[in-house]
Amino acid sequence: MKLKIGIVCYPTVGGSGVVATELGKLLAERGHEIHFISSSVPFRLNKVYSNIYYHEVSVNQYSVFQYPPYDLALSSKIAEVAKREKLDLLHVHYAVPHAVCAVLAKQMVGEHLKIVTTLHGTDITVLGYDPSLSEIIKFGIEQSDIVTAVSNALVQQTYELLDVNKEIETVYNFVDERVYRKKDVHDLKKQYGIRPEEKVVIHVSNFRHVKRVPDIVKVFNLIQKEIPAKLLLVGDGPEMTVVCRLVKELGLKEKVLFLGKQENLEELYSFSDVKLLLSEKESFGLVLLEAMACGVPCVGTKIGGIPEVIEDGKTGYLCKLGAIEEAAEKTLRILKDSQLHAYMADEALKKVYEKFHSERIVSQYEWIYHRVIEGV
Ligand code: GMT
Repeated sequence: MKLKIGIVCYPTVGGSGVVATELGKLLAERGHEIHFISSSVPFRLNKVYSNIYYHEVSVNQYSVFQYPPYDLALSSKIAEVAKREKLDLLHVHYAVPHAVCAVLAKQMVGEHLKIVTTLHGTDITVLGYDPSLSEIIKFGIEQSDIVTAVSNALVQQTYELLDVNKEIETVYNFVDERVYRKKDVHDLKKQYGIRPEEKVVIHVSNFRHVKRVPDIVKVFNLIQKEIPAKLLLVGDGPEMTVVCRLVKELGLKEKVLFLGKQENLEELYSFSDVKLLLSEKESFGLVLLEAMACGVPCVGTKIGGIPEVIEDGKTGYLCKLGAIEEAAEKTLRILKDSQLHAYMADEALKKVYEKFHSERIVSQYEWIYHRVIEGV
């Protein structure tokens, strides 16, 4: 059955927006009609599809309102699009405000409009601690028809933090394997001024405090004392100043490349040797999957959903949060042993194909849509 699906997400760079947009594109390829409802065009919606529509939410800045009423504008837009386009269901990414806005829209449109909510992490791990918002997050979750989360760890955390009375199903993140694959970029490493014998360690994030980017720099500092290596720091965000200062203090300016926000990450992964993600909170770690799909072993913290993505000793290594020496020692193990590296790169690719394949994940969502519509 072909469905008319409204997708509500944050359009900006970030894992949840990426997953929502990639899902919309793959669902459109399966013949569903997709309506993105968001404040701007999702950044990964970089191609025209005849069955993908975009509806912009605009907020009027009336002087009587101290705060622009974005949530109300979004609810109203969802209701308008759902009625006009006869949507079968809404798939909203994030409990607040999106699930709550969807609930409001459903009240305007009617019970037949079903709501599937996907929790991505930050809405639970950060907002769940904020007592002023926890009741409304709980409400958004409980009023949704079906709720999914991107890892088993996030499901558990949601139950523990919010005590919700709702079944939450795990549906993992995925990547488009046609895009994320090892490419022939023999010249790119040279263009970045990296010598052939130098190993490349990569970190990609939005440089929020939870990503612990200073830990990445400290780990790399130990690595480069043992072997010739370069660190690629990709992304930008609030911690950038702190990170730049640390790089300078440690005398690493020649060895750390700040690349800022980048697209076509697969090209950078294609000449990287190890990916580091040492976050203190991470519901899944989509960037790990992106690296693994390009055959890059990963070293990550034993936090949140990361152990569901990195299989310790197989596709990379897990280490304790803040354990700089442990992370450096494990990364060096991979970088120094080409056989181990090749084994882990291979296992990483297998894992992407067996556990997180886009076909599998998109089918899981389709099954959820059919269940929600049929009320089973
Ligand atoms: O990690 C971020 O800061 C961005 C955040 C988001 O809301 O887009 O990412 C979250 O959702 C991704 C997609 O499901 C997950 O892969 C990330 O692990 C998750 N981030 C956190 O839990 C911190």
